[in-house]
Amino acid sequence: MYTLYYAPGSANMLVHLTLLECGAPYRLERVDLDAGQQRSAAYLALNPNGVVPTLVIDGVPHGEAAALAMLLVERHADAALAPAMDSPQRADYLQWMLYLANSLQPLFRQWFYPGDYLPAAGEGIKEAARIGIEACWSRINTHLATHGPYLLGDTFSVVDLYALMLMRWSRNMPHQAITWPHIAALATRLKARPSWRRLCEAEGLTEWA
Ligand SMILES: N[C@@H](CCC(=O)N[C@@H](CS)C(=O)NCC(=O)O)C(=O)O
Repeated sequence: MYTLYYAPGSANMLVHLTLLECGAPYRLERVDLDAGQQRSAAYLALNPNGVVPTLVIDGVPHGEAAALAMLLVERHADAALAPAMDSPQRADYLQWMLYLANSLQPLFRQWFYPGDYLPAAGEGIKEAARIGIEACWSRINTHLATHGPYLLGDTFSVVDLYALMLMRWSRNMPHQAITWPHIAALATRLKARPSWRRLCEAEGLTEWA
């Protein structure tokens, strides 16, 4: 049994979707970000970075959404959410997971938390983040046009779950992800999966649901 510390619609979505797709047993613990619960001593003992998600595995808390999703995929290999170690698609899988984790997700952090490091430079940071995010969507859309319909071609994987979470995060931006046609087609496919409906119900998501 896993325990997922989450806030609705936050970076936990990737882990939550992966748990659902794996059919793994889990329970949810809500963290009230608006109340600052992520900075409480009790939560910092679980996740010293003061962010969600945290996943408790065999009684031990762990963080970082992408790492947690990749770990779950390994622990529940029967769900086939990533290419096997000896698959020719393995390199693409690692490349895309790291691209989303290193290039795209941090830009969203800057978009949503522009005052993290430079409180006075907020709008400039947001504009830089927007430009970077849109460049990533263009890159992904171009890839899907020739190598889709999923990020790993014909094979659905955890990479798509990660992309779906990030697509949803862009829904209130000037140029949201689903305005790129191949990304929109991928979103439609992924949102038709039972895991998406169950996630929306469990996290209470109503927008872009
Ligand atoms: N690199 C972390 C980032 C997690 C993160 O930024 N979570 C946000 C919500 S999406 C959070 O907890 N924000 C609360 C805060 O920073 O105070 C991960 O992927 O797990």
